[in-house]
Amino acid sequence: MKQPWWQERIVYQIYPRSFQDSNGDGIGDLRGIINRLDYLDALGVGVIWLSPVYRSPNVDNGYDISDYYDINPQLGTMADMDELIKKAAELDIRIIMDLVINHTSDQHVWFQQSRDPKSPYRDYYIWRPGKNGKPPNNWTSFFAEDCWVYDEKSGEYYLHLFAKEQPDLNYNNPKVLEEVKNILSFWLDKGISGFRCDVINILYKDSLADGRQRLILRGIEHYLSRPGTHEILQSLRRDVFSQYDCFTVGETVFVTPQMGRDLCDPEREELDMIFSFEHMETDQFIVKWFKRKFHPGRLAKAIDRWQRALDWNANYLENHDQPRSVSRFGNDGRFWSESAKLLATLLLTLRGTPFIYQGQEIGMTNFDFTSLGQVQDVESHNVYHLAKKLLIPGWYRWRMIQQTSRDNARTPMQWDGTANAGFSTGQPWLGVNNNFKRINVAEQIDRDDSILGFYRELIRLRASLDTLKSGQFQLLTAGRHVVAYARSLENEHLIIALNFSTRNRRIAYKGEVILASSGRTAIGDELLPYEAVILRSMSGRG
Ligand code: ISL
Ligand code: CA
Repeated sequence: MKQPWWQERIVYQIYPRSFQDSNGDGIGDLRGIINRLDYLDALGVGVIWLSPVYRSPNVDNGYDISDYYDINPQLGTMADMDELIKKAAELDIRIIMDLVINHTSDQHVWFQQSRDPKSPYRDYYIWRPGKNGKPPNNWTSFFAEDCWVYDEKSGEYYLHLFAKEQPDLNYNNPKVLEEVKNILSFWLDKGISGFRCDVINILYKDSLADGRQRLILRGIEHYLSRPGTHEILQSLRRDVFSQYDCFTVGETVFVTPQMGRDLCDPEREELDMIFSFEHMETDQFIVKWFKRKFHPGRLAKAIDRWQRALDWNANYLENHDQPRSVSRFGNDGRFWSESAKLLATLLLTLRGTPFIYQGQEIGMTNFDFTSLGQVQDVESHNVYHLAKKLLIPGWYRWRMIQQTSRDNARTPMQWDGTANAGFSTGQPWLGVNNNFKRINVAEQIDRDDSILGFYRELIRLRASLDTLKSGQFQLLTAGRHVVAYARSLENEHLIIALNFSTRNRRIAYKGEVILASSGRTAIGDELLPYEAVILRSMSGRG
């Protein structure tokens, strides 16, 4: 069966501020992306996901939008955007945009207007009077703050589930959904091919009653995957998405397999795929700020649950909110290259659409900052201060930030060994990792045995093997050191075996070596440290 294009292509996520600066102001921009299209084409990228490029005061780096119909001047102009879409299309690269519609910026004219209780925009947001001098309910935000702000002018509070500069929209007001539909059509008419939908499963707030007592996100039961959200998604699909050749991937926080099935069920016509979080939570206790030792088997089991839950999934190991995978699930010291290739193999051999985050393809690592002053992310600052209030000692607070801060993924792309890693001729908005002389594109691009060369090869292999593109997934082993699974299509069975340890490990699988991350063509019965292999099994399931 022919798969839709969005199941056959590789998606590459660009965080525009950190990708490539073209004018020396230290901020990555659209022209910079245009200049790097050939690089993405050579890598085998078929779709680019652009993190937000709309006008924004950048409290949350573009996830706080002040004008959905305009480009952030720091990133370029509408003409640049049109040119990017056109030049990408010439290379058969499609573009999807980030759709942030749970909230806007507090600088958006809707919100500015809505501060006036008599304005027709009042009802675009969620305004409520307080209760006995206290906020309207006991909810807490995603960014470690209270989630109500009192407005002197009107004597009421507004709701924000993220930063206080990101007020939540009110989806009980049908006008809001109409506005969203117009925004979608505007961009789709420009030639983009879909959207990554930010926190899309929490749009609709059922009630504003107090939340049950819990450690984090008090109130979540009133807005997580409520029927109203499903109705909104169906309406967007019916009235807008179905009129275009496009796809949607939902970023769905705290999603369960059952919720995921509902969101992606082709019969219900809501989303095409989602980002689930369970596999990214296997190295933490309750919240991401408290890390526990990484266990490959636990990661594999979480992945397996989601491979089985959905017919088609969005697969990722990194994005702009997560630490770097090689520092987290691999070994960014002695086995840096080996473990980055192993993670590449994992990402590109699962069933589903693979999403590569910028820099992942060269094994970029977590930042090497030494103090909070070097960190920009609003979430990191909020959490650091909350932890201080909770009397968590300074050294531990800094460790929390080091291991988990979203800025780990946001340091500038390392293009070459020249000043600022070739990212910018000016002072970059966020520090470049000092390892850029060793870890950069120029150093890897002509070497087939580099991490980048290996990504290229895996992407080519995936395109040429139907079993990798569309075969069924079956978990075989989820051990402390070795993870293995099969992909099967008709009579072909591929076995993927991954050694997540620093020692040789025995494996029981035999077959023709299609690709080994070490470059070996025969493996005997042992995998080398952090080696990954793809075997064609001679005897059924190995
Ligand atoms: O950072 C997180 C996961 O490690 C989450 O708490 C994150 O805030 C959540 O996944 C929602 O993320 C999305 O919406 C936010 C924005 O800050 C993130 O960058 C975006 O990916 C608000 O728009
Ligand atoms: Ca710039």
